[in-house]
Amino acid sequence: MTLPEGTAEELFFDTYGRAPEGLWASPGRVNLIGEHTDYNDGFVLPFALPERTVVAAAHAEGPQWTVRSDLTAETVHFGRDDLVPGKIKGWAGYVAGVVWALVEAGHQVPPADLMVSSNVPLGSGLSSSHALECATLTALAGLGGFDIPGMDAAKLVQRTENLYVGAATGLMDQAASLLCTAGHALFLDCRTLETEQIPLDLTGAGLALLILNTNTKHSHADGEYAKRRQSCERGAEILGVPALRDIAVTDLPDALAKIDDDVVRRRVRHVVSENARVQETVALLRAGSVREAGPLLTASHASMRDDFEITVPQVDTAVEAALAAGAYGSRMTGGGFGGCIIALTDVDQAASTAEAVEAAFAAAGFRAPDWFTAVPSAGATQLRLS
Ligand code: GAF
Repeated sequence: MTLPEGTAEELFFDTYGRAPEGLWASPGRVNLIGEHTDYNDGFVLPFALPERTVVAAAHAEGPQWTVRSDLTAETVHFGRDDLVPGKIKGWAGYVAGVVWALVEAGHQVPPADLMVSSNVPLGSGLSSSHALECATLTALAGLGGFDIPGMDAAKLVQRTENLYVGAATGLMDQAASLLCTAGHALFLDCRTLETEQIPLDLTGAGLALLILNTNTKHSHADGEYAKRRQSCERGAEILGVPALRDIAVTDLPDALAKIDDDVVRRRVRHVVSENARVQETVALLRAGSVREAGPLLTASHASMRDDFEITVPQVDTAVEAALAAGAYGSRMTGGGFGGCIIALTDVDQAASTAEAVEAAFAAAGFRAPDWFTAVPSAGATQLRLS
């Protein structure tokens, strides 16, 4: 199988008639636990995948940027006049949005020719859009010769998403894509922006983390993600706190008793309990007790299904089938409304667990899922040219 770096380099040459000056890669991520907690100033625990997006880039003559992707036959040109939120739509909007955010932050972004190639599954809750944005940002910073510290880069990518693309997402995905290190999960406090690399040696523990793509597409730019965020903000307002992060899980019963609206009450219960689950998971991983984190993953799924209401039948079926096949824990991962589930299994049980989910999907008449096992990998990096 050709890796995206090979494809990006080759297609760059075919498209622009010269070699790129560099290749920059940024990975997709899987979130182990901590869903919809980031924009509530809470805790998350993602790790980077080996699956990544590569941008091959070189300075361009003209006053503009040109971008092409191996997935489309489309070449998109944009100039300074297009650096207006929402102006460039579709996949190229993520690229234009990064240029916009960099220029707005005062960086001298060089005009460039760009070629994108990726093996991150698209629209599956594994952060393909952030992988593209982070790869674009690191490529343009590399070409331009300016250095942006990791968390500042993550915040610029968040501005791209929130203001140029128009998706009200939090900080988790770009932080994961930029800051993760191989063999670790990233424990991120989304209020203080403190990070801790938590060792995650799945193989050493005799375990596998199965990622199973239900092949039901999800999107953040639609209304449901934004509605969840609004309900959380309403909950914080009712409770008189800056963000739901400020409610301790021990105070949850008292807090819930103050909320009349049943929907807001359940959204608050998810976020507050999920923050506690992230912290418990981190404590278990620090102690080397990976398997013991399984029930927390499963509890997270139940909370997303019943209280946050972001799962869909395919995702619930996949989790139930994985657990019935003996997984230690299983949950949907990512923004929700489709996408992937994860299941923690013994290393030699990953394939049979996936087969059990495939059988459950066939019985339910769902489209067949895809699956692979996750390897905690490095964040964004510059690659050598071949
Ligand atoms: C998406 C968003 F981009 C993240 O910021 C996060 O909110 C996640 O959904 C849910 O945990 O991936």
